[in-house]
Amino acid sequence: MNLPLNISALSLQLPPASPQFIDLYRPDSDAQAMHATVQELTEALLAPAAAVSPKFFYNALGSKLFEAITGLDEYYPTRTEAGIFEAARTHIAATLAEAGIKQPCLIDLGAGNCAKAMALIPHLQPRQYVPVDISVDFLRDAAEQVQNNFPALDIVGLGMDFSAGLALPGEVQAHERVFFYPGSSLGNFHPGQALQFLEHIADPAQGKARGLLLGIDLVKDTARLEAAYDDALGVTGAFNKNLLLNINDLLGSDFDLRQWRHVALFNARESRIEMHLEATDELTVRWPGHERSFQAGERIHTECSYKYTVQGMTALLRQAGFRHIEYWTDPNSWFAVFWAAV
Ligand code: AVI
Repeated sequence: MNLPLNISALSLQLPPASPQFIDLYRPDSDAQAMHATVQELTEALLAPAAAVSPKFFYNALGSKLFEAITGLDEYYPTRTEAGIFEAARTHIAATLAEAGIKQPCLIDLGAGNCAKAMALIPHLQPRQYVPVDISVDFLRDAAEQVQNNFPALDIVGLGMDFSAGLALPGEVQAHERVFFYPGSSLGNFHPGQALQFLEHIADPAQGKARGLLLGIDLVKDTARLEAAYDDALGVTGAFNKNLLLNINDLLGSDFDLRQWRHVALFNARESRIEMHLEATDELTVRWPGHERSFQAGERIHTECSYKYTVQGMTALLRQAGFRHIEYWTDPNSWFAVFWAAV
């Protein structure tokens, strides 16, 4: 018997193709967002003490340079965190199961190449995986890669700047949400912003999280910290200077990389690594409608990377509204992975 086949009705009933990709961050194609970016960068460069948000590191080249940093000998956080996850993943999965969390929606904040989540997915068995990153093209390729490895997984890739807010679209499953924020990226927020961000995740009306799996770098000796941000090969220096190339693209400015030096130092009072770009000569940078002069030795502050103690992070998570907190660390106590349940 031949049944009449209504193709459009049939296709409406099919599950959405995976990976889906939702791009909420297109500063170079959306005129309004572009205007906001130009304004933000102009204000940042014209401030008496120039300081640019570290989110401007992550254009396509910046994301590749960051990936290279994570493989450097000096940059211990990535491999130390990976070691903690490897040793503790069964325990982590059991902790989630004990909390009654089954087939979660795993929301991977700052997913990058999605490698960390790929190692966890077989253990946490999520129903949906939501990689979120500001670098949309990089994320698109990475999400495809995850799909190849886990063909049955529902994947919703989100291109968004979550440092400006974490309003997730309706495509993201609202129940059993587990936020995954590895890599010590929370350390790139100032503590007050970090608290706000954690409060948002923990708020049942907003982030709707069951819990948060967080990787955070710990306070340690200054030499080791500074070497991690000023490697012998100069990859971190290139990553820092690439921010000026990205600004040139976004703003039409004329930064000359040869006139800038990479500086990384540990500010013990604030418990943070600071990265700066320092002008080697007196110079003037110009962009449409503006210019800014720098004295030799004057700096642009490009990043803070806060280092926590276990006690400090536990207190911050509690203050944000998380109730049950566990953590795992490496034998040197260089890095910690926290599970914080709402
Ligand atoms: C992404 N973030 C956690 C890195 C960090 O260690 O603060 C960024 C970075 N900056 C220089 N090296 C790595």
